[in-house]
Amino acid sequence: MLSRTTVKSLTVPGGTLLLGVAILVHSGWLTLALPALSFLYYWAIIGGMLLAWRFHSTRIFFALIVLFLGQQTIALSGGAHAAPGAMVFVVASVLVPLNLVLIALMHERGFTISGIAPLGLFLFVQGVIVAVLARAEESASLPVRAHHAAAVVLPDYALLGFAAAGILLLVRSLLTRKPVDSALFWSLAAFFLSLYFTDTARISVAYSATAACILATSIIETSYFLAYHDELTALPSRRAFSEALPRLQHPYSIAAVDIDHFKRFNDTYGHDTGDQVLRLVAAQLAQVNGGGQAYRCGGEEFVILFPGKTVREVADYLEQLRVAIESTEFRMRGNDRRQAPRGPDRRSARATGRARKADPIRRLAPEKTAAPMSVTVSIGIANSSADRSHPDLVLQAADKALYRAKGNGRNRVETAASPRRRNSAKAAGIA
Ligand code: GH3
Ligand code: MG
Ligand code: MG
Repeated sequence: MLSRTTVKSLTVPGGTLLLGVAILVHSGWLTLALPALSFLYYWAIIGGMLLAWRFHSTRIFFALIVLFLGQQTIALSGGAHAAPGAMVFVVASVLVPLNLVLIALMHERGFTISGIAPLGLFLFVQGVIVAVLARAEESASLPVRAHHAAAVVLPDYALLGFAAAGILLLVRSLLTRKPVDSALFWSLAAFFLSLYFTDTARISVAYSATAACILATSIIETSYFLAYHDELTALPSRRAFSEALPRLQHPYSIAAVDIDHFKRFNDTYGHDTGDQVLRLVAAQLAQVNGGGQAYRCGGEEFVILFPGKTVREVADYLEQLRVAIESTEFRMRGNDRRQAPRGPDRRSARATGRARKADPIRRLAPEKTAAPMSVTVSIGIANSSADRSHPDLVLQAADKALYRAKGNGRNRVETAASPRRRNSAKAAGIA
């Protein structure tokens, strides 16, 4: 099923902006005149392009150009009902969805000549073709079907193009949950509405301005995403965790998670394989049940926050998680193998040779075979209580419990003892 984060990443702000404008436009509450709306449209396009350039987002930059060219072509053709240029109108309705899909599939390559030349040239060629078609077709008959008063009926192939592009962009944005992808989907929807209402210039321009706004805001959203998410695993980062921690209100639980013998894993299989494993483990942590939110707080150290839950309520979910990670087998990809690990692991590469036979990781995957591997995690949990009222204290207690899990043989979940119980045990001379 769709998670809350996925739904949020798809609908806010793109879908919400578009819905808001649709309500304003069709209820008659939008009283702005055409020049004011046109100003907003140009402002959004130019402002968005400047922002895209400043934030090195060539995809948004080109998407805004596509939108602008599409809109201009349609405006110049005089909509679907003007005899000359009707072909241009149809061509633009096919090319805009096609280009937005291409942009969605493109990698961000920066504002260098080699980065922008291919798509820039491609757009230029399209522009020339559209211009030539417009000339050649001055007296041709309209390829557009009959229409009713306010809306335009596009030919079937243009509708199909829109639908296919829309589905592609929607699926992609659900898969990646990236702001750029959801912005491309919603701007395509807004462009379609702008096209559909070409006859009513105010409505059409309002939708075009919305499409440009949606693209521009995705740049800000992307910056937020980069600042608050870890690049390797895409989990919320330490910064997000530091902000979430003080917001917790009793009762809540914190789980500290650390991968077992991960240094040895890196030494054995190389840093790149280690990175892949980190991604896999992170993906499993992100799926934890019980309303937990996972964060990557350090190299291979994660924290899961469970607002409103006690240790008793989350222990089973964490045990399920531990078992799921333990039983997940993965295979190394041939070219990821690195004999000499990178960075700080390099020093210990020699030392591991001695311990090879006893190494549980290596036993799972003997050298030169693609046998499946797995890793395990140790987890320490603590919840807030009268004695542990500050989140830092709960985190410390979870860390202590994790330390105990490591000491007790790893691959286990340990719960922090309640401070009161510990004190009474001390008083009785038990601990
Ligand atoms: P323990 O069971 O006691 O936790 O043993 P450990 O080897 O996992 O010990 P520790 O947690 O101190 O090791 C951290 C290691 O994690 C060091 C480094 O090799 C690895 N590591 C940290 N960050 C990354 C990363 O981003 N990528 C990879 N591949 N490895 C990392
Ligand atoms: Mg570790
Ligand atoms: Mg560690």
